Amino acid sequence: MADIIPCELRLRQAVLDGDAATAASLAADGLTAGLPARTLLDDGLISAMAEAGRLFEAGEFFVPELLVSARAMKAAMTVLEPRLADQPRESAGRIAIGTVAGDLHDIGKNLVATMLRGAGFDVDDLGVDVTPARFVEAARAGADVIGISSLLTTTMISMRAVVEALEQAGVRGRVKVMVGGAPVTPEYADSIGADGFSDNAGGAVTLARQLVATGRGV
Ligand code: B1M
Repeated sequence: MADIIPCELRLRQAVLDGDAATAASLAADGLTAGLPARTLLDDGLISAMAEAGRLFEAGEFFVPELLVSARAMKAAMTVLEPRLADQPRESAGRIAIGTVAGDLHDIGKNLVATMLRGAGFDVDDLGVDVTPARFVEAARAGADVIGISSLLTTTMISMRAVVEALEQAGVRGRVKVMVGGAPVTPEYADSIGADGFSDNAGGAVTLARQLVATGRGV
């Protein structure tokens, strides 16, 4: 019976059930069966997290359920990651990416980092709860692009603090800033003086390429 349900849908259910071991093994089974890693990611993992968010809003999921779903998604991501990020030959640019101060959500940020690596960027993952000073340090260390992620409306405002800190440190002119995360809009990105916005990981790669090209005067 289980076999007639497509693998990506069983994977989605395993993430919603918070069953990390099954999620990881279904991700491996899917790849072995020839399913593209992107299908397992989009229709399995991302779809599951969107549903987890809906259930949370509806009061049917609480923080513990979100946590076990996030852990199951990460277990499956570990299996898919090598297929999403093939080894690049030449660096497409240097990107430092992190989740803003006060915000611990990292699934989307990690996905963006994986896709950027897959597209040939050198990625410095600063982690979560990243202070403006830490972003400035990364800019000084030679990043072409600073990537800022935020999932909470309450922490989104810290993105502006990062842009201001880059300005105050005198490094804003030599880095591009891209922002993203569920509550972020193109209008908000404009209003804080960011150079670009994307609402998904594939778009983030296209945007990063454009920003690096512009920064290099291409
Ligand atoms: Co939280 N949480 N959470 N949570 N959580 C949300 C964000 C929420 C929308 C849920 C809801 O109410 N429906 C809500 C925010 C509401 C708001 O701000 N208006 C919320 C809340 C309230 C909270 C807490 C406050 C709950 C509490 O404690 N009472 C708390 C805050 C903790 C903190 O950060 N200080 C909290 C905690 C958690 C967990 C720890 C349990 C867990 C996070 C685990 C982890 O990340 N390691 C969690 C989760 C899992 C979620 C939801 C369900 C899923 C987020 C996710 O991983 N999505 C989320 C609901 C939702 O978003 N539907 C929710 C999948 C991921 C692939 O998508 O992150 O959007 P996303 O990333 C996308 C794009 O946005 C984009 O590309 C990615 C890939 O396509 N993108 C970028 C992201 N960053 C980018 C950067 C870029 C470009 C594109 O350039 C740099």
